[in-house]
Amino acid sequence: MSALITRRNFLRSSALAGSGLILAGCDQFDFLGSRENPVRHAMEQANVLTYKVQRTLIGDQTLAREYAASEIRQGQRPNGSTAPSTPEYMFLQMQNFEPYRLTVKGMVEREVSFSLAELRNMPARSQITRHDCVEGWSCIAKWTGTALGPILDMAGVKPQARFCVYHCYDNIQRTLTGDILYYESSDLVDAYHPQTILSYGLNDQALPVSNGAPIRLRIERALGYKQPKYLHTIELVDDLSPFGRGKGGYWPDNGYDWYGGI
Ligand SMILES: Nc1nc2c(c(=O)[nH]1)N[C@H]1C(S)=C(S)[C@@H](COP(=O)(O)O)O[C@H]1N2
Ligand SMILES: [Mo]
Repeated sequence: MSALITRRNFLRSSALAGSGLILAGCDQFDFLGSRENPVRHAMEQANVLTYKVQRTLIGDQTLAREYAASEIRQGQRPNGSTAPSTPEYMFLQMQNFEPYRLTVKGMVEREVSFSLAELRNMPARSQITRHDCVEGWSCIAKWTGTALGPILDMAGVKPQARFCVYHCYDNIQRTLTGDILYYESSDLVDAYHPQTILSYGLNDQALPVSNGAPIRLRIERALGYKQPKYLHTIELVDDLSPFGRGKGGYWPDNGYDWYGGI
């Protein structure tokens, strides 16, 4: 059995044990105030518990499993946005992403930005990993890019920063009041993880538009929705509540766990 599976089973049982405990404790704690929905609260606590277990017991820099090239069985299945139609993105696509820049801003000593050529000239890392989508499918693929950590260091992350918010070009949802743009976030442990890369290559080719060109982030110990495609800005913040509906990402705003660790 692989270390990953063992770890998953361990986390699953810890989370279940945790939620059971908290559910059992609800009656006792109800006097503390009128929670609108104690069960929902318990589930949120279970997510927090999974996060804490992973952070304290598993170790911050544990690597996600990497696979052999022979285990790549098919192309990376495109999912979610596959052809962004915002004018900003379509302009870049027409220009072959020549004018593209990745910006790092927010709680940093100095705002920095990089062209695609500059990112490609930085030390590269390739990793063959498994992408797990909550919809119930997985793909093993080879991702090539440059580590995010050194880029954050070039910007100089201020001590009060706690999260990276990842802003994307694509309108994942169109509403009467305007487009909703995809975004995600992570803590700094995941941002500085050695397998966290700004990826521009997929299976030894340039990253296709359908998989997030020109740059998509890989956070290998997290579920598919934590892998933002069409990334243009990384914002260092100490609070996620001002973004979207305040849960730290498009899918977390729609009910998924923010951490999404696997
Ligand atoms: N910008 C952006 N990033 C995104 C999405 C999206 O719709 N837009 N979908 C997410 C989901 S749910 C998954 S499973 C993966 C799909 O990545 P892929 O198309 O490379 O397989 O991207 C994630 N990142
Ligand atoms: Mo997904």
